[in-house]
Amino acid sequence: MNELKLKFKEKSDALKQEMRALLKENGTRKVDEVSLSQIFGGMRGIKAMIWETSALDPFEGIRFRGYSIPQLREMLPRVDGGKEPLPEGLFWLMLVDEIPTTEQVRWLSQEWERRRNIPDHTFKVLDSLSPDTHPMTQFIIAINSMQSNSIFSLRYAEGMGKQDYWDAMYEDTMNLVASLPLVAAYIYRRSFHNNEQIAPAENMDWAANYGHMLGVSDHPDFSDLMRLYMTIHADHEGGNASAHTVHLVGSTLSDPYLSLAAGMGSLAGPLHGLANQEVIKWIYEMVDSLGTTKLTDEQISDYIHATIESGKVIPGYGHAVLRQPDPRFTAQKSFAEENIKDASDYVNIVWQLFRLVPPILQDLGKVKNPWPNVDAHSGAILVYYGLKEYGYYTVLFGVSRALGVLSQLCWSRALGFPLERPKSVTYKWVKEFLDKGE
Ligand code: HAX
Repeated sequence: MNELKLKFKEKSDALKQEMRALLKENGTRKVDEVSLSQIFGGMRGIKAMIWETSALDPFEGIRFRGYSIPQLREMLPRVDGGKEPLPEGLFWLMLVDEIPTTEQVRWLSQEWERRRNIPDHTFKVLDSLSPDTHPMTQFIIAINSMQSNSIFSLRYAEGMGKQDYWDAMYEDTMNLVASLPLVAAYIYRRSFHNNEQIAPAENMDWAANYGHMLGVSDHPDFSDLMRLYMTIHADHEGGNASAHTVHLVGSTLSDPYLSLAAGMGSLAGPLHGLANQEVIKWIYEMVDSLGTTKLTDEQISDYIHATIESGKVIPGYGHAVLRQPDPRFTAQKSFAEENIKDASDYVNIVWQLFRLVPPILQDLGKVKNPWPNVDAHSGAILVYYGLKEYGYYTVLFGVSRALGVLSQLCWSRALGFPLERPKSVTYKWVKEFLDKGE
């Protein structure tokens, strides 16, 4: 057994024992109360699941196994000459709770290269779709079609016992993560570049190879952008819609392919991951309507007000949990400050928006978080490096998100978490509950 798998087995066995003992002793203790506004209001803030790989603080933002994004940018291994962390390192950290060495991360890059394997029928299924099918729809269909590779599903059909779920989960997770960049790049090239495909490079790290297969930029900074992008979008604790969907579907013992594809359906919603396409689309529309990319503060403010007055949200702003600028936004801003500086009007507009949107949202008096989220910045940077087809942006997010949700899925099966099944009530039940004066 390889080092990563062995570490995962040892650590998850130990935690499973520890959790069982803790629950035996403390299982009846209350940690939370649920109000009617939470039941009606999208279950905000209800503590209702265990998620090991990351935790989200409203003011500080995300921490992956206790490490903030600035810490990870310093501490995770990089390639020689690279300026940004390798997402392989983040995956290792999320799976076994240890910052890996450069050698361990190199091994993981090679292991994913070795495991990359997409069934022929996946390409045939994709080729049967019209190239203008939304890239997220293609991505979901592709992942579902790859399910024929699932080891979990095969072994379950052969009678696998509970004690072996972790093993099959680990194998599927590694194979699926290994294969996603190739299938995702295939979708991009068929949708936007006449199906002229670019073969994967050999001996290249996972994120840079994805960038290579997209074929939009040879600039070394683009490889670094891909590494940073794939790292910061990977996980955002368990309650967000895509992570929660994967968790829920996985709890039925659906395999990682079906679980991830379901989660990608959540990510494809405009209030969640699709916001990254909506942001740049909205900026393009603003620029088109004003006929220039050099916008005054007044023009932008008027456009923000007009958007809100027409009953729409300002994409890239607000969050269900965060109450400060998203550190994933800040990390992208610092990347752009270092590498793009003043060279992009679109990046400048994003920075203008960062000054102008929050006070306007604050004045509405109802928006709980007026600050930018992860999706406010990514599009302008991608446009600068030549990836202009914004309909594709959520696929990039999805490839990264797989790292977090699938490593947690390994933990969920290793720890023996049960089928997720919360309780719903009817409105009649609520009124009767209130009538009883409880
Ligand atoms: N622009 C205008 N109005 C906004 C707003 C925004 N960016 N954000 C919130 N509001 C409004 C809500 O629509 C709501 O209005 P109503 O009461 O009239 O329905 C009110 O303010 C209260 O909402 P909230 O409690 O502050 O926010 P929620 O927790 O309900 O929703 C959202 C959080 C992220 C969905 C919300 O802020 C939003 O729609 N933002 C824009 C879309 C977006 O950027 N989504 C990406 C979020 C991050 C993510 O998941 N990335 O993948």
